Amino acid sequence: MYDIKKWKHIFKLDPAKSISDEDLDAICMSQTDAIMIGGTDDVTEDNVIQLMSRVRRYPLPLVFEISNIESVMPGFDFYFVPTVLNSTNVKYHNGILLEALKSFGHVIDFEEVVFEGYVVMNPESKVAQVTQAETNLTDEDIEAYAQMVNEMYKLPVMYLEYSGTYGDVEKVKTAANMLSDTQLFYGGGISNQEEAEEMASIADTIIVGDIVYKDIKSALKTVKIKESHK
Ligand code: 1GP
Repeated sequence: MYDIKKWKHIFKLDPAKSISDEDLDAICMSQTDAIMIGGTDDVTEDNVIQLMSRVRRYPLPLVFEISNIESVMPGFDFYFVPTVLNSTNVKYHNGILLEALKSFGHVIDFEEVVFEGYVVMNPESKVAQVTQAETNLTDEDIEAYAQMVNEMYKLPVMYLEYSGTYGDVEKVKTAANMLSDTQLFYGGGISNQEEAEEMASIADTIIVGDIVYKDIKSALKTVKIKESHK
């Protein structure tokens, strides 16, 4: 079975956005460690199944990051479940999860489920707006969230989410320094190899999203971090 702890690079594909067969082929053949399907808006059963069946032709791990119950379906290798720790709305802590477990708890294979402790950092991002996240965080806040995840909730993953903007390197370091067991995911605004290198030297795993749709060549170069940080 796949070992998530070894993943250095993940491409995140948004089911609400279109991607050509050629670009999808390049992404899936790029030596990335995994493909994650997920988004904030307009994630539907229809567009998820479409994208899943296209990616499934390739021999690499496929993850669904759940943002609503309606679009969940079997067929993925893993299901990543976010809990947004700095959301001010309990729905995004465990409210959606409660409903999901009431409906599907009896059929879930928990070996395939990974609980992600999200900290949403970019106030302009859709995810910050939807989850009503408190993004004005000091270093002490970041440290405390990291401690919460690593020492108390003992979650496998902490996801520092700068979606749409390149993050503050010092803040990412602050989180990384507090984590001993929890794997640090960094995502947001990575648009070239240098940025990929920089964040990959701090976080355990980098997530590359939007640049896939804006500049496929640059997106493909972000995979090149893998050799130097293995
Ligand atoms: C989004 O963290 C990912 O959930 C990646 O961010 O789209 O800005 O690359 P970008």
